[in-house]
Amino acid sequence: MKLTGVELRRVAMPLVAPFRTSFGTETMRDILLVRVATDGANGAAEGWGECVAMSGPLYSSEYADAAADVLRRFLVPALAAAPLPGAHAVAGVLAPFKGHRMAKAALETAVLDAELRAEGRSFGRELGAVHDRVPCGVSVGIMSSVPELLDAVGGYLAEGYVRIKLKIEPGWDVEPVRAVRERYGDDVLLQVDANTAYTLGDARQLARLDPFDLLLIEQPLDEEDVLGHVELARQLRTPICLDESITSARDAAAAIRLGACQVVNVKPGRVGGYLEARRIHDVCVAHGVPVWCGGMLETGLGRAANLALAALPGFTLPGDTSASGRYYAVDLTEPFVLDDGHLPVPTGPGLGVVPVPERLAEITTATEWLAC
Ligand code: OSB
Ligand code: MG
Repeated sequence: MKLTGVELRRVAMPLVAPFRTSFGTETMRDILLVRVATDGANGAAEGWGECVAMSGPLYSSEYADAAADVLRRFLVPALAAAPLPGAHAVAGVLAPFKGHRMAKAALETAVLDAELRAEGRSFGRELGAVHDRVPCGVSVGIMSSVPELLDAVGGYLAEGYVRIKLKIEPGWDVEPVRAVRERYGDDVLLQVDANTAYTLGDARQLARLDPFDLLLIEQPLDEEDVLGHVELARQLRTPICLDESITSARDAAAAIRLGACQVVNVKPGRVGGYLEARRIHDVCVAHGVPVWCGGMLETGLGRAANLALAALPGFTLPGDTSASGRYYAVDLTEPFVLDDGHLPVPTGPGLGVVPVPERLAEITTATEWLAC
């Protein structure tokens, strides 16, 4: 196949409600979309990739403007100049450029989408999905009061979400967890996510979560503090799950071997794409470590691919693959609607979904065409 052009498109999507984490509050997603045009044995095709970088470098070092910049200056020109036997070759071509995994993931996803659309194969089939629908959890932001949180959690449970994840930070941890357990009972699958807000000095406070039988605590310490997580794991009964710290299959293997985590959250954007995400799945399966699919407030485009990944056999815990309505009043694609706590794995060629043209036009704030 051959790349004939790449479009960098920025879209602005208002969230249905502010989403507060320990690193900030999002009210509007400012998203970079990558659309590639390709030509090949099966004719011309196009493919989409959603870059999950946020507007500021608060979750990770990447941010949307930087992703656009590295794509424009380095990644797209390198890919345009290289032979392109298929999407599996993209990561190798981009490897000389350090980091920027979210930007690389968006480009690789778009190329993979174009390749699969041209060949009439779905993401799920390509990645090795074994389910036609996946159970869904929901990530619940930090609220200004416990009653407000209980209302939000109650609403999600009523919608059918099968697992609740509470965002926590120092000052908002044991009390909200206790309140949710007291109100909704011990049967709710419940976990927490600190987004690196604690230090090892907080181990005793975090151990106060142990009596609540949480599925896991996600990323309590700094992303680079792998040994801190090893030490913390010795002091907690709640299993530790890493998110920010896991950026490749190699460091997933290292974190598992060191005992830094007992569970892994896989986000394709964070690890450079769906092909590396599948390798992380494989590493986890080989070690008997449960893995689940995280989210980055994706539109229907990114959600479609995440659902395909979440349908692999090692994804034994519900992920943050929530329905369109949890994020957006009007999604970019046809909406994903929760059915009995599950979302369907798309079956059409490639991602199996496309942007709704009028919606795309409405939310676009800038476009740039890079001819190859
Ligand atoms: O840490 O999992 C996270 C959203 C943005 C950035 C980081 C995270 C999240 C979420 C929401 O928890 C996941 C989702 O529902 O998409
Ligand atoms: Mg997380």
